[in-house]
Amino acid sequence: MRTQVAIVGAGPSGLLLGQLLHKAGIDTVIVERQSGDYVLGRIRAGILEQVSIDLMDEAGVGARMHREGIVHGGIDLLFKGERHRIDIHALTGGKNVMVYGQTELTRDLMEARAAEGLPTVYEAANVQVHGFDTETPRVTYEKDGTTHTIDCDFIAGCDGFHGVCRASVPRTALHEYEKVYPFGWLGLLSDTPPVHDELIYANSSRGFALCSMRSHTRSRYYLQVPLTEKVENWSDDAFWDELRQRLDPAARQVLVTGASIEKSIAPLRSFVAEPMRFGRMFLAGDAAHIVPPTGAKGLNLAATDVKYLSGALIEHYAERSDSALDTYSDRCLRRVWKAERFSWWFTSLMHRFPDEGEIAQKLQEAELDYLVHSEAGSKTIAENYVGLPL
Ligand code: RFL
Ligand code: PHB
Repeated sequence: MRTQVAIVGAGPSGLLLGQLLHKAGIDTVIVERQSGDYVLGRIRAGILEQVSIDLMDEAGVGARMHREGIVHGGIDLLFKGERHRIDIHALTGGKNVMVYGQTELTRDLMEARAAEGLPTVYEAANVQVHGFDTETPRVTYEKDGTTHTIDCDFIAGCDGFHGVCRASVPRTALHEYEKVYPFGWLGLLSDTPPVHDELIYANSSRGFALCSMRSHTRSRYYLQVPLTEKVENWSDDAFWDELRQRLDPAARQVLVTGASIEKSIAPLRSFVAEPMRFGRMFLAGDAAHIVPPTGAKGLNLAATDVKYLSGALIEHYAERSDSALDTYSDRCLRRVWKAERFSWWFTSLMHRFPDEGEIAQKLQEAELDYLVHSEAGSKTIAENYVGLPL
């Protein structure tokens, strides 16, 4: 099989890249290790920045997102038992974010790809990338007992943190920066109305909590838990009891509880691999970088990588110019590091760190008090939360 761009991974990065390239008349084949249902079953991001909304529109798949997505112009920060609204819309000159689940975005992209008849190989085993430092890169995979080869001009490594693309680069060609946090997030999804009409980020002496949503009838909640915690140890009742204790009295009173649809624990990590290009292979999204979810940046960073990569590949084919491909890595990393900084800072401000004692809580509360009462402080949060300019 031959294609112009072989894409490894059918998560949001790979699917969005495939759709944008297709719009520009560029052929792609996507190879994905899992089944389509498995990919859709992963409950992950919930918040889209304008850059992601615009890309969905550009890819021609924004209609349902505009119908069903919920626009938010603010977030609540809860500390010392009181909530304070950060008016993102006013502080950023009219910018907003949108609640639209990663599952829905992925479904829209998957369906559009299938409707166009574009090739996606699901359940591809033993995917390998070859010759990306030559003019003739290849991707191989096994399916139905046969080894298949895709000859291509470029490989897009959209295969997430545990993927094969970054892992195939010689160690000497790569610099990895990593911080693992001493806690995870226990997430619960339920068909209950959200406790509030915007998100609540809670700093409490019992640990961080987040009240998010997927729609007006579906809620997504998270609790900070020790890394050693097992999801089996958390009954739904135990989750709701603990969440209540981390909320303010007003929220506690209106919280509607119900059976969980999904419950899982995600570890928190900051990670960047530099550079993001190796000859004819380009990394995009979680394959190159991970942020802790506190700033809601992961999916949005992936979308920005895809914006830059699709633009650079289109320029290569349409204008025979490689200048945007040559600057791809530097342009992405500049934005990546700013989002890494914000996500690390917001995580550090909102969570309990096991070894830091009572003074850390007092210092966080003083910083939060400053931030919510200072226009400069609030603006810093708002402009990072909606996404810094491209
Ligand atoms: P994905 O989604 O991990 O997709 C990679 C795909 O590659 C496949 N794959 C392979 N395919 C072939 N061969 C191999 N060897 C392969 N190895 C892997 C995988 O099966 C998978 O289908 O990466 P992508 O596309 O770069 O997308 C990144 C986002 O998924 C991620 O950044 C976000 O989910 C992060 N994130 C959030 N981001 C936001 O912008 N806003 C949020 O509100 C937000 N909340 C979150 C989050 C992530 C979370 N978790 C669980 C990590 C909340 C949570 C709890
Ligand atoms: C989510 O709804 O899953 C979500 C929202 C905001 C975050 C992280 C996750 O910061």
